[in-house]
Amino acid sequence: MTAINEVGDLTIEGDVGVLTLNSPPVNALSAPVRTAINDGIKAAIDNPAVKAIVLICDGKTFIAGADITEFGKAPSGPSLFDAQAMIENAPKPVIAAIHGTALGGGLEVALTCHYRVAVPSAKCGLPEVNLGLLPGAGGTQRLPRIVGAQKAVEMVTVGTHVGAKACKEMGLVDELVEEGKLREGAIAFANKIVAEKRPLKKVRDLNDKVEADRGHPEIFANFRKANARKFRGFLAPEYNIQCIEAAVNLPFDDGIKVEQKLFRELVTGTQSAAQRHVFFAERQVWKLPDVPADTPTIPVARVGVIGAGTMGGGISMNFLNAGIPVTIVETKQEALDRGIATIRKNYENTAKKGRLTQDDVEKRMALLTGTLALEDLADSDLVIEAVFENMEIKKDIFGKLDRIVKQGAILATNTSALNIDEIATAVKRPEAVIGLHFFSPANVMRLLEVVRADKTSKPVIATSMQIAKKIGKIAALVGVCPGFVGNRILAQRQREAQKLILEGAMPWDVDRVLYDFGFPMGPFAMSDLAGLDIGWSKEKSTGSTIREVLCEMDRRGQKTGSGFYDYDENRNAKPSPVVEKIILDFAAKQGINRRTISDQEILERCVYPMINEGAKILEEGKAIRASDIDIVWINGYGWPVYRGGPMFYGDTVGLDKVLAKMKEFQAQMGDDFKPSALLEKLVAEGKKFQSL
Ligand code: TC6
Repeated sequence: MTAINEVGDLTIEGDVGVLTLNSPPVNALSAPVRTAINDGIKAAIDNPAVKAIVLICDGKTFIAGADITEFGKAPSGPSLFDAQAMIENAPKPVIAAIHGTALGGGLEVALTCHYRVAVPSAKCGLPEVNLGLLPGAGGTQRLPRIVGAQKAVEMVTVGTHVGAKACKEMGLVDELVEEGKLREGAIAFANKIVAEKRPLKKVRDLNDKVEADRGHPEIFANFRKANARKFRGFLAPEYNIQCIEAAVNLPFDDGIKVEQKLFRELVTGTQSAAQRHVFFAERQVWKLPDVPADTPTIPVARVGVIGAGTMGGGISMNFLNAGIPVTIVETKQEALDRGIATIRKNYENTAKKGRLTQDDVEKRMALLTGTLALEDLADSDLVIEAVFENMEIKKDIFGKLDRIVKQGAILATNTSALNIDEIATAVKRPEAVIGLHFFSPANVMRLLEVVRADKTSKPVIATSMQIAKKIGKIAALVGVCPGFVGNRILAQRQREAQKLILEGAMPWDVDRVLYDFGFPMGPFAMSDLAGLDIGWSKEKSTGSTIREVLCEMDRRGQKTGSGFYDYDENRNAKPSPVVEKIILDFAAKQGINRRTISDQEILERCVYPMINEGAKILEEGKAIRASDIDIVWINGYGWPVYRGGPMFYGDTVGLDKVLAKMKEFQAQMGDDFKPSALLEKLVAEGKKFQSL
């Protein structure tokens, strides 16, 4: 064995040189890995005993891509192109031996090899699009030469990881080898190539597929049209499509030039920076400074859910999906039956769409037990209360749970508004109490705010994070404060949106600006969707807000055909003259001189106070990191991924600009805009949230 460098070694096995890379955790193409490939292949070429070369990786995966942490830094070592050229131009066959995932630059390296073998569990993909990038190492030019334009655009714009068997069918993988025997299989394959004197197949020279697609621009036009909604706002999918078009229409080297140019634009742009930030933020969010990874956890074999309403039902489905039995408690048989029937109906609907089999439905339903007796939760390991938002009721339930549920269990509340420290006073074991704030629909939304109360124990926190992962959520650990992290920040935007429509904008103006910013919908469209009458009652209505007046008029949102907007039978929204008049009357009554409000002001008024509130949350230690706040807003409130979350967006705009605007607004409109001390401090020190 010859060590090439600290991450690569070359072993000669008969006629075959085996170049092994070992750079944990994922063999990303850092400078040492590129050096190992470049120098290792060269050493194998120079060694007369070697007739074929196998490129293989140690650890859990083949090369999983470029080293994302290197983007934006000065390049060092051989470029990826150099290393790829060394492989592709080798006078001896080079075989990529793939296990785990060959992703991004990893697959692009494999595509410069003359052959590829893989174990059945391996996956290949070009997921750069999810980092706001495109496969800039020849991937967009080589992939369509194997799989054709249609499959290539799908793969590069979605970033799917394709299983080895499907790769074999597409020709991306030449041979599957036995699971667990990759090295032996690859060597045997290499010997076969040599024995059969097979050619040094270069993907770049394969032209059949791209020539067949040439003169068919409809492939791309149709694809763009079909995915317009999904790609809205994102640059990378369009750039990826343009590269595949170049592959179809231009000679290889010219196509590479297009790929290079577009890659450079993306990699230096703010969208990719935001998406890379999100990639790392999603991984950081699980790391808790004072709850180490080895904190003991509580086995959760059975879950109790109190309340079979929309929230309780949705919460239960998460656990049923993960194969964990759930006991759901209601106070009345009718409500229990209705709740259980809704869960079944949801599953049946999924089955109708072909995403579950009837067998899956029955398996899930068999894990669900309904009861009217809280006592039936005695042996639950985790109980989640999801009843009406009322402190007295919740404390009463927790008092009872304290007497009923076995010691060591977690007692969680799904409250989105109430003080969990106060709820915890109802039990003799406050260390067992935690908030698990699911977002509606709870079986769909990815976000879970795990709310740590004053006395919550570390094992309870660690278990909550672990169970969140198990049920497929992304969890952010937050502290107790009004609205926790997500809704506390939302309140800022809501307040400004309401003020703006009195001062001069219309709901559809505010919504349009936020939609164009990248949210799936604006605050008023959102209210209409959720129902304006949440928390409203005819008896208590004072008619003192626009929303109350709308409810009194039975304009309660989409479900009644009107709210802030008028809706047609297909639920298409139209600006409403009735609402316009109500707003003008309200403004007149309050003596407000309406003025023209620019789109820029709408955006700054809605978004900057959110950033400022995020800073206050950090100051108070209610979130661990700025990036955790970003995760909350991306996964719970539809913040556009390509803007990286509110805190990252603040950094992108420049915190000095945000601060200056907040001060300007404060001078004009008062202390709703009072800058947080942290924001002031960061600006004074020339720092960003990311530097915290
Ligand atoms: C590209 O290739 C562009 C090419 C153009 C030409 C230049 N770089 O996800 P996990 C870290 S773009 C650096 O928890 P899993 C990750 O941060 C790239 N670091 O593990 C984490 O670190 P921590 C295209 C990386 O088993 C650790 O590895 N490739 C990279 O659940 C473990 O990661 C991709 O987009 C990287 N490329 O999943 C693939 N990848 O422990 C991105 C991971 O300090 N990666 N890390 O927190 C993945 O999708 C997954 O990591 C996985 C493994 C499926 C490879």
